[in-house]
Amino acid sequence: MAEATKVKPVKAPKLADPMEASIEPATQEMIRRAQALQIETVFDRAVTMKPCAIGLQGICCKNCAMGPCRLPLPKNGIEGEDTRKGLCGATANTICARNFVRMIAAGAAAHSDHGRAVAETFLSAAKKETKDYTIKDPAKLIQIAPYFNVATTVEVDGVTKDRDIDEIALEVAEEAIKEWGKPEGTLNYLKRAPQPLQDKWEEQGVKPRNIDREIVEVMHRTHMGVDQDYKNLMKQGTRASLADGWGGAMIATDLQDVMFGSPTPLQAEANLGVMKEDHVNIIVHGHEPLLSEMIVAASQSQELIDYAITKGAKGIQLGGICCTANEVLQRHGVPPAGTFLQQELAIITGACDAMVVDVQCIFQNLANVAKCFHTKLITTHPIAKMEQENVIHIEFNEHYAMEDATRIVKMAIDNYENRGADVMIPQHKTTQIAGFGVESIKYHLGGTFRGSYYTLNDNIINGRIRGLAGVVGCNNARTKHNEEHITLIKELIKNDVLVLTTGCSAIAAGIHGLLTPEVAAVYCGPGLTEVCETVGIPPVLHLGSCVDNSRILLAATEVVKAGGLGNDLSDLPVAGSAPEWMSEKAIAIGQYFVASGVYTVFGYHMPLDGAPEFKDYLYKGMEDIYGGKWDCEPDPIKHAHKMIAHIDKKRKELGIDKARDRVLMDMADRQALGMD
Ligand code: XCC
Ligand code: SF4
Repeated sequence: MAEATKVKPVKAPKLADPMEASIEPATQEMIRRAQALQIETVFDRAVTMKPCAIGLQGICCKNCAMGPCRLPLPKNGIEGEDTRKGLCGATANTICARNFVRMIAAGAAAHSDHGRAVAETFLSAAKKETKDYTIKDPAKLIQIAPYFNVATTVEVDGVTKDRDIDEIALEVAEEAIKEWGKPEGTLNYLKRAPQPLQDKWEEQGVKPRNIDREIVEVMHRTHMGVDQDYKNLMKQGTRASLADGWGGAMIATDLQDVMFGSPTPLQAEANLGVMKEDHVNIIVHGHEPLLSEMIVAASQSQELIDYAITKGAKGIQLGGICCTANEVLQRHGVPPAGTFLQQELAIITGACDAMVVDVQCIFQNLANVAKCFHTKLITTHPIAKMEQENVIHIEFNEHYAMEDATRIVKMAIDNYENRGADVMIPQHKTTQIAGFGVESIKYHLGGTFRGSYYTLNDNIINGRIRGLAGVVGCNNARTKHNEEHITLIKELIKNDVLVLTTGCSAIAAGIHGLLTPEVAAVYCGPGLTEVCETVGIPPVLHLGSCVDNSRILLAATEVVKAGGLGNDLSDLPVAGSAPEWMSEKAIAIGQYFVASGVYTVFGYHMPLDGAPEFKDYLYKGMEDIYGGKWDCEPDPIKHAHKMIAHIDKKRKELGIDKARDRVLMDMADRQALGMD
């Protein structure tokens, strides 16, 4: 019996190795500090909890109470007929496809609900119900109005006159909101795509009717016993994804630009080192810029700065995490303090006086970390609260936006004096240029043909720029923080591929110093270096947040329009990538890129291995339908070369592969002659 009462020795919890967890020094330092303070972070949890092997394969169904039914692939693969089925008979293809399209629906819902909130606020602004939101970019409003069938001019006595901007705003706001639930027709913004792409969507019957409907229909079709044909399920998944990219997300971007101003390139810093020991530090985190725009304004008000000084601080320092960071960066130059995986670390500095969160990508563990410090963790959105008792909820209301923001900033200032002695801000920060958009690319690359993409196309055709890559998306604690983003981007620019980046990938690129024109000479191939040096742009262009992936779609559309590179997005030498993806939004984005004709490679892993036939459909079959397809490659160098191979294939199809050979030979010749 004595045996049985023996006390098991308590094992020390497994901890992450900081050098294995991240390639980024501030992150490594803060993981070490967290461990010294015995504060657990996502990096530690990633080593103690392994992902579920069945879920990883994408073939666990819990869509009814006869399950969960799990259909793992046999060790040696399928020999002969695949007889795996759930209790209801659902095949691996059905289960995997249902799970996949539900991810699309969740992602599309997240972006689109964000878009809806922006549209509703815009409507309030147009109705003059709120004084805090106004139209900062009337030109953008006039540019988008025709897509909503809103006239921008009016005939008075035979003379065409500009319509009143407030009238246009009101009509656009009303029309925009209808996109979520109109009973007839299809989404207005689909008209912005190249005609052949619109024709493809029409032919396939995948034009989204309204945003909410497509998401609801995914939920219906994936309910127990409804759609049991993976191709038909993907048809709906495609509709829902297009309702995101060419719908909710695109409307979010546009109306944010109208209300808060379209971004123009600006300089800012990046990384945890932007926090200041002698300032009140406020971190805004999440996705919707509605409140954070007001927090930026409040923190710049002299009254609040003076108040902060009375409390012994030298001023107020704002910083951002995740896409809220990108929103306030691209419009105001507020520096991002970190990517998705650095959110806990910002609090672990001990210098975060308030972290203000809205929606999406917010760790519930922030509340546990905040308990170890003085940090006020403030939730602000009615749909995103936390159960822990130390979390403060200040519900944001667009009608009292500035009051809410002022209250939050004051709360942070009042909290400054509660800071402990143990502040440690890692001294790592970089300089970056962010805030590119469809219009500013036009301007910078416009050359003599100002206002056109002609010069960009010309440089693609002559081969100085080999092609374009969209590198976007999250961090994932199952991969080494930032390593895939940075290795991939460096390999692409080394091979003369101009990179457009958004989301946490953009923040990572900024933190690792890839967003300055000067890096061209260090990392880029000769062609891209020449272009960047001539026009003074970085080889990696920061295009904003995740909803701003719509900017990438529109920039690519401009490239088609400028001519010489085919008639459709699928003709272009472009590729997409999310090397460290984790969120369902990434899957929605991936699918709308694929369905818009773009070859899209994800890193880490895709939850498809348990259904090889369905996987094959995404990795090959999609190309026959839309001209774009999925792929997955965890190794960032191989990943880059898959994208480059696709770009080269497209160059060949366009008959411009020879031009590039010539350019490179010219360069080599010149170098050989010492004329470079
Ligand atoms: Fe979230 Fe947009 Fe992903 Fe970053 S990149 S982890 S979704 S914040 Ni969109
Ligand atoms: Fe199992 Fe079918 Fe129910 Fe899914 S829907 S849990 S496969 S019985």
